[in-house]
Amino acid sequence: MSGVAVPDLDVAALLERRRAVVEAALARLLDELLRDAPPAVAQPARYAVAAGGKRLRPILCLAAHEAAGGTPADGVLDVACGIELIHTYSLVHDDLPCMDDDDLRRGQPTTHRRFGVAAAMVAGAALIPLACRAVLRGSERLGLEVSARAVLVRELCVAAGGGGMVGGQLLDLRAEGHAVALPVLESIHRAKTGALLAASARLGGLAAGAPAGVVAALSAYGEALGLAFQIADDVLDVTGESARLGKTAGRDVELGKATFPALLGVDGARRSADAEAARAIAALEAEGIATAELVALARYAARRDR
Ligand code: GRG
Repeated sequence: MSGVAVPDLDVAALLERRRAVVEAALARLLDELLRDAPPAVAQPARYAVAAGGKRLRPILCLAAHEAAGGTPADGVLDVACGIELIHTYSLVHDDLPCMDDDDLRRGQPTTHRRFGVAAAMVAGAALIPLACRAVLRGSERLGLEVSARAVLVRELCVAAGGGGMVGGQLLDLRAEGHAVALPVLESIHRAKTGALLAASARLGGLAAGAPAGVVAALSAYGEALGLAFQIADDVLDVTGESARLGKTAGRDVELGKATFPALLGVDGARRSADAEAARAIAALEAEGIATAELVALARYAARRDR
């Protein structure tokens, strides 16, 4: 896939090790930031966050931070957790009856199935300002200049907003039941899934105070990885099992969604995901930051099994 000369990593062990660190940081952060929220908000919010998941976005942020020369610190963990909080809100809202109307997420009943629709909507919404507070707190703890702190929060908001994740979600919903050409499908997913994954890598670089060239390379890496990740998601919806995925397999077909396997076939979609992963790695190589971990994460995004 790429001629990059970095050692192969045991990606499962790597993800597990990073995941444990992220989960502990999330628990600490929620204890602190949810202190002022009533139980009716805090309980479903905690439920959604604690349900688990791969924690790929914060892991990417931490790996990008190190690749950009940053030293592991609590501040960057806060930033990474902030991204995961936005991701978690998006999953809670995505599962609502007015959107994908799903029963299972991260191997558990969806938040609205467990707490009701109103509580899930409110808890999801409460996670958005919490995420901004986490990123701001992290950038303060990192000792970044005030203007640099604002840049981190803005980057997260832009990626999660109308030109990114939220806009992509709406386009995805509107495309249900319609024939969609490949370039359109790619642009929907570059926004819906890719923007937050790219921001994860980018925020890692910004948290390390990296120069513009490095941040741009991390962005390009994250964008290509994001597309690889979404293609793999579509493939898993066809080939995976609900128990392993922790969400309902086959839902895309039920909802009449356009998908990469539907347009390219399963093998064609896998090849396309591999090509995106190679593109992601090439972006890093051009800037001399193709660390073993970032390379392994790109390959994992394309060929994951859950
Ligand atoms: C108001 C229109 C509007 C939208 C609200 C709901 C929403 C915002 C956005 C949804 C975007 C979305 C659900 C993107 C996620 C795509 C995706 C592949 C999710 C699965 O991510 P994983 O596999 O999940 O990383 P885990 O559980 O491992 O964290």
